[in-house]
Amino acid sequence: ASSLRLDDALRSAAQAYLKPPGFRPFYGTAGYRALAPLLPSTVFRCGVLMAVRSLLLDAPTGICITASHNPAPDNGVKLVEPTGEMLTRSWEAHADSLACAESTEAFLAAFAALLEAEGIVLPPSSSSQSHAGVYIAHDTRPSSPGLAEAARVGAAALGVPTHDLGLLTTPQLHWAVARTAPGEHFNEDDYFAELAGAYAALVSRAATGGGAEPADGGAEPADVSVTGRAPLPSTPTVLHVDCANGVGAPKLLALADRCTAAGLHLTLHNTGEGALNGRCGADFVQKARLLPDGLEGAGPSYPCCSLDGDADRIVFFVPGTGAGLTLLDGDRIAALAALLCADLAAALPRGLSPAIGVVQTAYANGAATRYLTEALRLPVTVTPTGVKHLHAAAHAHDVGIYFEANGHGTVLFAPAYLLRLKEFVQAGANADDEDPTIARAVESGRDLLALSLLVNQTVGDALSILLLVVVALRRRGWTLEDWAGIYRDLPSRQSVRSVADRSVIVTADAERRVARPAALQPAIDAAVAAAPQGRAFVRPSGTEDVVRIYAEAATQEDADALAAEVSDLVALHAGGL
Ligand code: G16
Repeated sequence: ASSLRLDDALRSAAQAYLKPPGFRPFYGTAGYRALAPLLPSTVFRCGVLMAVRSLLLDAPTGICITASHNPAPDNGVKLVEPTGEMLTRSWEAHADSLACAESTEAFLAAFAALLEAEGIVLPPSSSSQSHAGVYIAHDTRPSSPGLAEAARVGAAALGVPTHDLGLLTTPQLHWAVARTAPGEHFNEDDYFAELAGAYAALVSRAATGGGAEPADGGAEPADVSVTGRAPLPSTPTVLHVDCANGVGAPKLLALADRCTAAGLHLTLHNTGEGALNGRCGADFVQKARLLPDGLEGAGPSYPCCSLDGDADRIVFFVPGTGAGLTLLDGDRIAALAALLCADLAAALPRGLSPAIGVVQTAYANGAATRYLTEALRLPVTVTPTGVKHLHAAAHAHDVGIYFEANGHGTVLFAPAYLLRLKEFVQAGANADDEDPTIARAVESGRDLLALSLLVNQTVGDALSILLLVVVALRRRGWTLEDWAGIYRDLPSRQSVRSVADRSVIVTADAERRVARPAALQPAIDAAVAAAPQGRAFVRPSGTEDVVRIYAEAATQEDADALAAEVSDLVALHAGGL
């Protein structure tokens, strides 16, 4: 009888969220994206899906309403596992079968098929100990609160408690899902305090004599205590931040307040007065290589960075003369993060030295990959686009650094490695050793532990990576120009092409080759062969209705020409509009 009641509840809730006829949503690079008015049924059904996932795992899941870097009229939904990572790949097909069901009856049939496929019996035996729940947050788009409500109704139709976290960055929501203990409520201050505390620890160093007061950066976990350290002898970091007119602006303001005492001075631009991601933000700066609106007047030596609309990506840049700039993209953040980790690990005993690996996509500049493999001698893995792919591959290392060139990425610390590090630091602290080599090693261990707290372990997080970059630069005494000088990018060009149906392009070999249409790859190969140091690939975007084109070559003219030629080949072989 109770399962009949549940069917009725689900049917009547679903009736209020009918799918627009002909709309075929698909789970893309990071969940669903479309024009906002198309999405209520999709998001409602995602609410149902994540409630089922939560019941199955007996742990809270998460839903974030955002279309991230897309234009303001779009919206979307990102789905979060109890670990804080993106929805497990094996459930993407379940999501699609719910999202695409034409009618309410078809949706209920797809729902029944999901339960059967996963061996789930609903309702679960009633237990006051259940940890099921769905955390819901959203970005600043006007359409977001309504879609968050659709997600809530979907989860509530299965009787699963929902927690409305309101306005958050996507990475904050991931962090909240992973870090909120059963029975507790997410407190945003905990997030800010953890990042600010770890930042304060990392911009200080062992005092050779007499303990200066720790920088006042917020709560500091016991095993990364800064007591007894003095601030690094470098000038405060001044940085101009383009916030893409998105949710990153108020959140970064709150975080920056806690980091001022530790020498961080941020000036925020594009804080919400203009269009979300409109000629500003990380995607614009990285793809167009132009100064964002609001920073056109910046002098040539301004150190700047740009977040995207939901603050899960960041790129840095130094304005040049005119509208141009020197871009420090995700590839360079990966290199800097690798240098920081290597610096910190250098004082550790050999047995504790972490195996560091880097994960990139085909978009990584050839010069960046060479720097990592040849100068830093690190293993580099290439995966398809999408944090879900890079994140999974990064788990293979003690310290797995992954970044897409567009600025999305993080540094993952293997739990087993962190445990060994903690034991070492603890033993060192207890021994109260006078030996300076051991003291330095313990200090490094503490710093690496602090780094694992500074860097969001669930997903790329612009706020956290901003702090990581500042820490890395300050510890080396580097400017952005010094950082830009570690290697020279091969000239490259990214563009997009509209085609009638981008799904006709199927890629292989981590998107580096086209498997279908069959004639396209040989044509690209011929174009590449004619360009000195040429490389090019195409792939259908998983967030926008376009085919993306990437080309690099010995000169900017060659890269531009190669990108234009490959774009025409896409049009020719894949039905260009
Ligand atoms: C999302 C994904 C990223 C991906 C980007 C572009 O970012 O999380 O991993 O690089 O889309 O994907 P595509 O090239 O398939 O459009 P965001 O910041 O939009 O959530």
